[in-house]
Amino acid sequence: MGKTDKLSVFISLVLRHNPGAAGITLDEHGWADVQKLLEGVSATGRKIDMAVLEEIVKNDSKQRYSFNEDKTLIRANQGHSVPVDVELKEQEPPEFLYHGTADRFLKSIHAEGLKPMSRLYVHLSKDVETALKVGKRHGSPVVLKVRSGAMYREGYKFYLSENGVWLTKMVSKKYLEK
Ligand code: HQG
Repeated sequence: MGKTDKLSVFISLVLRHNPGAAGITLDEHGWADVQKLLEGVSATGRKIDMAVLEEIVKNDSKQRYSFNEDKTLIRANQGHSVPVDVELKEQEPPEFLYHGTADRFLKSIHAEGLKPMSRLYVHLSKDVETALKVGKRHGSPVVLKVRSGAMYREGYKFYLSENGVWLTKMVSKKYLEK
């Protein structure tokens, strides 16, 4: 992992899970003050300035972060475990979405469905390839096909994050394709 990648991982930790790690707070919509973030991250001994932060936001492989218009605020687009409302757009999902996981979780998933675990939402991908990558993070990957269209027609809400991740509160096992 390069220097900027490591910094990006730390910023993702701060903006999604533990703002205190950089001595900052997030507002109710998940925004952090850019100046305070830069100062807070610097205070942990990491080298960062506005140019580096802009580079991270622009080049992040999953487009995880957004600035506000005048770049005084920054937030993660999705993936939080802290309870913030990032004003996700509710949207009709495609007929099927995919969830990448590891084979060791299958027994539990087939018993109780997909749960958000430590995050606010279950994360779903629009294609098998992306889901496979997500699954690999946890071990031997398995891709589950989710009947998202049927869920939507039955009243479940879906959200599409700024960076193209589909989110929903939970997926009952009856919507998992065998
Ligand atoms: C599993 C990455 C047992 C679930 C990715 C997953 C994604 C269950 C794990 C984003 C379960 C949670 C999120 C149940 C779900 N029993 N295990 N009932 N229900 N699980 O990391 O979806 O790089 O919180 O299958 O690209 O893997 O961080 O969620 O394996 O978009 O930007 O519990 O994180 O993006 O793991 O990944 P996670 P995820 P970033």
